[in-house]
Amino acid sequence: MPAELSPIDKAKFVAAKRAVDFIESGMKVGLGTGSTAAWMVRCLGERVRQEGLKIVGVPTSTRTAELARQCGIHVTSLDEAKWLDITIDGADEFDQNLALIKGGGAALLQEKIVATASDQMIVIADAAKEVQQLGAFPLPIEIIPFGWQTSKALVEEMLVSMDVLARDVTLRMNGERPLVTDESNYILDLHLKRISNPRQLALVLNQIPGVVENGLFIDICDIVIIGHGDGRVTVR
Ligand code: ABF
Repeated sequence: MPAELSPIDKAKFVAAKRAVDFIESGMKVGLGTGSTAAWMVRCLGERVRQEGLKIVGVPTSTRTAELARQCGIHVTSLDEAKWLDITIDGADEFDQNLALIKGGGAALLQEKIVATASDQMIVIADAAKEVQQLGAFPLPIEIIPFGWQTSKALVEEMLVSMDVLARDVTLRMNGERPLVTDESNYILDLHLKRISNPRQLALVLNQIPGVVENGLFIDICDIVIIGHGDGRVTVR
């Protein structure tokens, strides 16, 4: 373990390192995005270098692809790999049903496709990501730029018709301009405070014209590995 990690980074590191134990030679591995997933990529690269682990990695963002190559991991595309043995990725929130909110890193579209194209999805997270009910973290959704204000208004209209506590919707910015995802789309963040029915909300959101995907991951995560600031790891 790198020296002098803050408790939060230690939690992320130990979760990431434990997840890499699940990887065996010959596997095709989905590589997540975010700071916890970055620790996983580094630990995986360490195993490739030290043990000669033979794997291929399918990244979920350009930044993960760059990091994986720097760490000596053979990177390929999902089209090339077709189906994956395992995906390891972070999350912004997870509940007791292993439902997730993801997308804080604006990579939710590739993350959801890659995780769904895997036999198993493992989430790695610090303990603060665990919640009783999803929603305190603003729910990201990916929309196409064409008519984004109409899409935003349709999302707001839909939220009015649902029993959500709050319904503030914001366009994610990168400085003065809208943030643009790897697929050249925009992100709306839905500040809902609490989501009483994530499954229903996920279905309704994707019916709205202009919405490409949402950050609710339902029935996708199989295992969550929780890192704690004192170095303990919980596998659930
Ligand atoms: C990524 O991991 C995103 O979906 C999510 O926002 C992020 C969590 O970031 P971090 O690991 O830096 O807390 O997969």
